Amino acid sequence: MVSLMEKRGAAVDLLTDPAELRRYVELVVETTPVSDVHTHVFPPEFEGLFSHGIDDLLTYHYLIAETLRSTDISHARFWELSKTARADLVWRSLFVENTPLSEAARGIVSIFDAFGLDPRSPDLAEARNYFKSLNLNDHLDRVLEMSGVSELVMTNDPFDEREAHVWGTGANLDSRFHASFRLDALLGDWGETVEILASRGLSLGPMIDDGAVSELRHFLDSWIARIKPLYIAASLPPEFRYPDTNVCDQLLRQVVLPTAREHGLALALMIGVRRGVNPALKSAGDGMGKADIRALENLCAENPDLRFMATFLSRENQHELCVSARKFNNLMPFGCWWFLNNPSIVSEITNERLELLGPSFIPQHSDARVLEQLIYKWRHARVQIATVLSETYARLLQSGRAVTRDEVVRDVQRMFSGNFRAWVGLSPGA
Ligand code: FIX
Ligand code: ZN
Repeated sequence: MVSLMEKRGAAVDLLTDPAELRRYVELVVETTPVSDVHTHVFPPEFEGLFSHGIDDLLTYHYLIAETLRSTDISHARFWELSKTARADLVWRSLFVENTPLSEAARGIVSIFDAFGLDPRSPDLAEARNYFKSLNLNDHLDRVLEMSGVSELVMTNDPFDEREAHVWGTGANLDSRFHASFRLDALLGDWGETVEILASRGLSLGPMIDDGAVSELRHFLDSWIARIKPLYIAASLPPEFRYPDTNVCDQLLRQVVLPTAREHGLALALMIGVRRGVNPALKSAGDGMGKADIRALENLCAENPDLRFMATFLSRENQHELCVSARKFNNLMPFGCWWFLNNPSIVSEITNERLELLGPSFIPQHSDARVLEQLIYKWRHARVQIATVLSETYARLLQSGRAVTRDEVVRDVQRMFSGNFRAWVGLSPGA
C-alpha cells in the first residue's frame, strides 16, 4: 500500500526516506559555498598580517595554551624561543608525545590530511618543505576551494599601524575578501586611543566633548570611505552594560551608533571576552565570562532602525540570545565563537537556534587566523551542522511534513550566505 506522502513524494521530489534525507542533507551542507562572516585572515598583500603555513598554524594561540599544559617549559622561556622553535615544541608535545585529542589539535590533523601530509611524522621537515614549495596565490585559491568559502570578512583595525600602511597604498584587494571595521581600541581603552590618534595628528583631550565627537566621527567616516566595511564590530567584556555611565556608553551613543546609522552599517557585537586573564600567556591568555543579555536587548530596543549581529562567548548566554532574537528582528545571532567552537557545543547551539529561530540565523563563522585553518574549521563545522539539520528535518518528517531537495538547498543557502548578505546589504548569491 502506497502512503499519501509517498504518492506526493513521487510528484514533487519529497525526501521521505530518512536515510536518503540524511545523505542528501550531508551532500548539500558539504558542497554549499559559505560566506565566512568573521575571520582574522588577510590576503597576501597585507604584509605582516597574512598568516599561513605550518609554523603559523602550530603557533596559533589555541595550541600555545595547550602546549604549556603538557610541557615543563616556563612561559617566559617559551616566549624567548623563535617561531620555528615554538612550532617544533608544539609539534613534539601535542602531536608526538601526546595524542592530538583536542579540537584545535585535531584541526591540524585535518589540515595534514587535506594536503596528504603525515600526521604521525616525528618532526616538521616534510610539512615545512611542502608549504615552502607553494605559490601563494594558487594556494589561496586552493584553500578557499577546499574549505568551500566563497567570500570572507577580515577584521580590520583602524588603530593598527600595519593596516593603516596597507590601506594607504591604495592596493586593489581580492574581491573575495571584505572588510569589517573593528573598534575595540576605541570602545575599550579611551586613554590609548587618544595617544594613537595624537600620533595621527588628531588632538583629543580626556573628555568626550563636542569637539572630540566631531573629530572622531570624521576619523571613522574617512576610514569607512577607504575600506568600505560590511559592518562595524567590537568585542566587549562580560561586564558590558547598556545604558551605562562610562566612556564606552558615551562613545557608543555619540560616535558609533550615529556612524552606523549614517552609513547604513550593521553593528556586530562579540560579547563575553575577558582579555589577559593570564598575561604570561600573552595572545593565548584571554578568558571568558557570562554576560548580561539585557545590554544587547536595550541596544536593539532603542535603535530599531539599526541592524545588530551578536555572538556571545559563554555557553550560558546562548539560549537567552535565541530568545532575544525572537523578540528583536533587528538582531542576528551568528557563529559559535572561540571556546564554543567544539563539536559538542556547536551541535547543542545549532540545535537550540534551529528550534527557536528556524533558519533565520548564521550558524557559524570560522574565526580563522591562519589561512589553512579555514579548511578544518569549515570541515568540522559542516559535519555538526549536517547532523543537526538532518535530525531536524527527520523530526519534521515524523510529524507529517517531508522536505524537497530544493527546500534543503534553499535553507542551507540561506544560513550559509543569504542571511548574512541580506543583513549587510549585499545582493543575494552574487
Ligand atoms: O576578538 C576576536 O575577534 C577573537 O575572535 C580573537 O581575538 C581570538 O583571539 C580568536 O582568534 C578566537 O577565535
Ligand atoms: Zn575573532
